[in-house]
Amino acid sequence: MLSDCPLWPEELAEHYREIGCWRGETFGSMLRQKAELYGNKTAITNGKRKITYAELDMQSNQLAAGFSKLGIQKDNRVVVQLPNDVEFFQVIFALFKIGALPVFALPSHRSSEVEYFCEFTEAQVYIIPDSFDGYDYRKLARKMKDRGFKNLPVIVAGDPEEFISLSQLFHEPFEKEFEVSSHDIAFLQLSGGSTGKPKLIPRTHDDYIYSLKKSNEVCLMNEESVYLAVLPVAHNFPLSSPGVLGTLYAGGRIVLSSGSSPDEAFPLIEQERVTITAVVPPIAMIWMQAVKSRNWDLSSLKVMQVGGAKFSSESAKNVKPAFGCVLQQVFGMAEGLVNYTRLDDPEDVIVHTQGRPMSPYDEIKIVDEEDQEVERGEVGELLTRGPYTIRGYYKTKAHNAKAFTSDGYYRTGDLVKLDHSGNIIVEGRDKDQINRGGEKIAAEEIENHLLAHPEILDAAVVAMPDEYLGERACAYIIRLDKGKPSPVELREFLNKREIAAYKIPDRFEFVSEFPKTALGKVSKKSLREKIAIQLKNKKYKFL
Ligand code: OOB
Repeated sequence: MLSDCPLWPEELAEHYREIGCWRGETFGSMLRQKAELYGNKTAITNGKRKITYAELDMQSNQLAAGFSKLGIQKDNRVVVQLPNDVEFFQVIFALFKIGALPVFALPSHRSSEVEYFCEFTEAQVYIIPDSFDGYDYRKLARKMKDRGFKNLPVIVAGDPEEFISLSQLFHEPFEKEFEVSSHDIAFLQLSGGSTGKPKLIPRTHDDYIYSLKKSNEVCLMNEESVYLAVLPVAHNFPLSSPGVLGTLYAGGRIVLSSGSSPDEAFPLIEQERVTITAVVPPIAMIWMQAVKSRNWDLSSLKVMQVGGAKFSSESAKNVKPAFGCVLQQVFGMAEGLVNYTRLDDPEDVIVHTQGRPMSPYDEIKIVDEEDQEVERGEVGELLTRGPYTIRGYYKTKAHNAKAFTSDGYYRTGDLVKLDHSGNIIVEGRDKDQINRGGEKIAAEEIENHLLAHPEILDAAVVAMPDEYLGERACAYIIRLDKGKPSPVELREFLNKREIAAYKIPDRFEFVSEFPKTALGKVSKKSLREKIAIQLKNKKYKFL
């Protein structure tokens, strides 16, 4: 079992087993069982290529044999950076079967993030596509090889060039099964983060499979369900709420889209008779516009899930008239807790709230700054613990002491209140993060990059309101010299540091000092207010 992962106290773990939350299933046993039940049924398609449950089970066995021969063992970490395609599933199930842990990188990550994941997790292997969305990942791998990762084996889905070809690793399956326990950590998921470096979230087979089961109950998933994955599947939302893994658990069919534009998604909905999909608010807004002018038949769609960032009530009320389907708001976090509006909730709840916890064993508290529970209806920070919410991040003891209470509650950093019906309304955030249309940016991470510039004295990155994305990032900068570096130079500088494009600030503001709090810290609240006022009457919002 991977060390340095704080887990539930043994007594509580026993309780979760007794009450049937954790049922001893692993992802390997789950897939085998589904293959027995649904053998020749299509499990996954991208509209052209199809793979059945039996094939997915067999191919992941074959790949597990190939991975093992390559030296991948139980508890090894493997950074997986694959887009929405069949290989993602073959790879992660092969790793699950060995008991090795996928570390889920996003396709948008670049060498700055990937190097950190490889180093921090002491990854054994790095798995990439040849290219995706116009970007050649072999170039990234080559750079890593030049920078201290000389011996890191790189496996490529597609044309491998000098690297190891994934397709060559489908070997004769081993007869003997690998020993994997449902208590083991199954994978490391990325946290949105609010500190300099992203935190890694250890999820066990038991807890994650429980979250799939509960999601499936709430979202009424069954063998007839057809789930369209438009968001990158490494994100917790499309992975498990109920997402692609929930769909497999229900015996449904996954339809993979490599992008989220209406021109990619709508034909797939029509062709594959998709019943449920999950998007972030900006995509929902684009689709609502597009549906008016496109003639695709989207009548199969029963549920549109929207989550990852606050969906305004004004937009939420338009989903049903636009698509003729039910809107489901989803307020979740990779650390665990997922809240859903229920499919049969009154319209008022669906439009105005972010739902309620999916499990009766989720414990939530809304507290003030002294950790005292607030009166019902008042805004406070949401704390939570339960059978699928982690008790600590991987290898970050000091941070865990701040991010979790002594009795095991995760401090979400979300400011919420309960409405009269007991549903949660997200009101804001008390964490140093920008939620750019569902993609989370840790302000400190970007500030550290900016501070590496020799002509920058100080930097403070804050959220600014945006009609379309909800928020964008604005970097306040104190320069050594007036006039340089310019916003264009700064963007180039950050690009050269090879960070994911969504993290590059949308706007730069140059100042000679920062407003301070009474305690002498930079007042990000004042900076947020300042930029919000400044933008209010401006025609052009970006520089
Ligand atoms: C999902 O997971 P993460 O880990 O990328 O981000 C979690 C954070 C939450 O703490 C909250 O700040 C924000 O994203 N968030 C929302 C929201 N859903 C997530 N804020 C307002 N309204 C919502 N509906 O984003 C995630 C994981 C599983 C399911 C859905 C979303």
